[in-house]
Amino acid sequence: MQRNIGRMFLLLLILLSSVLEPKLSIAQNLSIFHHLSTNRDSISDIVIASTFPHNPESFTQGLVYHKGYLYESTGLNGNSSLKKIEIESGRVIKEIKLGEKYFGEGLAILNNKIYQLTWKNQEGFIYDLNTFREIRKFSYSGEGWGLTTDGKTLFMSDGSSTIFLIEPELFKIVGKIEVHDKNKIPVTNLNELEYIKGEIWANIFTEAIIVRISPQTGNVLGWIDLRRLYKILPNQGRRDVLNGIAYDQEGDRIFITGKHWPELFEIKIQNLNQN
Ligand SMILES: [Ca+2]
Repeated sequence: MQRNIGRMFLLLLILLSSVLEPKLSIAQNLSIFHHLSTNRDSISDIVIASTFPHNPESFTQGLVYHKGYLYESTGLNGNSSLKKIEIESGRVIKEIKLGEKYFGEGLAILNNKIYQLTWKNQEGFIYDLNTFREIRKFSYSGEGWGLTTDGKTLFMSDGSSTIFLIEPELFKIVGKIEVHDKNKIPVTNLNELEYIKGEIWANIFTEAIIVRISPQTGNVLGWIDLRRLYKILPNQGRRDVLNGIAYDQEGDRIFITGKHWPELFEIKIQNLNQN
């Protein structure tokens, strides 16, 4: 009898664990595009408006547009930097290198200051926008991935489905956005960020896709398919994953590139629907 009760208890445990097992996050599925089409999610296509040169040595981790120029944060220890770049030529106007121990990550410009994250160092930098002089460092726990701003608050990703709201003066977390699709499945691997027309856009690590997020609710507003870019990237060379969204608000231009990509694209979004 005791043995039977033991078996029943074990069976109950197995049943319970299968019910309580968390659902796979979207980004862990084999094909995000298969998942989205099954789910009948809204996926927008793109057209390429312009193509510009991009230094294939740059392991792009953060990309921002500001007053006619692109600002880029690059990663890898020993190769991390902050650059100001002329868009048309790809020419570097200004550059500083990070110390060997740092792995550069997300980048945002706010109040004439540049904020740059590092990946696992748990230290970030604030620079003067014009001179690139380091004003001070700041610290945070966990990993630093993407960074953007709505002009008041900083938004920071760490590779999970959470975006942290950061008060910029003290770099203090003041809120969180939990990003999920319409079925409440978390969307993980949120990487480079850009605040565009009241939405947060994030490219998903290792995927050729951007997710559009409501900053108020964390709801997914739609998806943008960027696979077209891989089809026109040169095959030769060591191109890595897509990473980098920048937005020119005045010109309503969206720029996309990737790690070690030889090109930077200006894209237009078609059928910007909402889920
Ligand atoms: Ca960005």
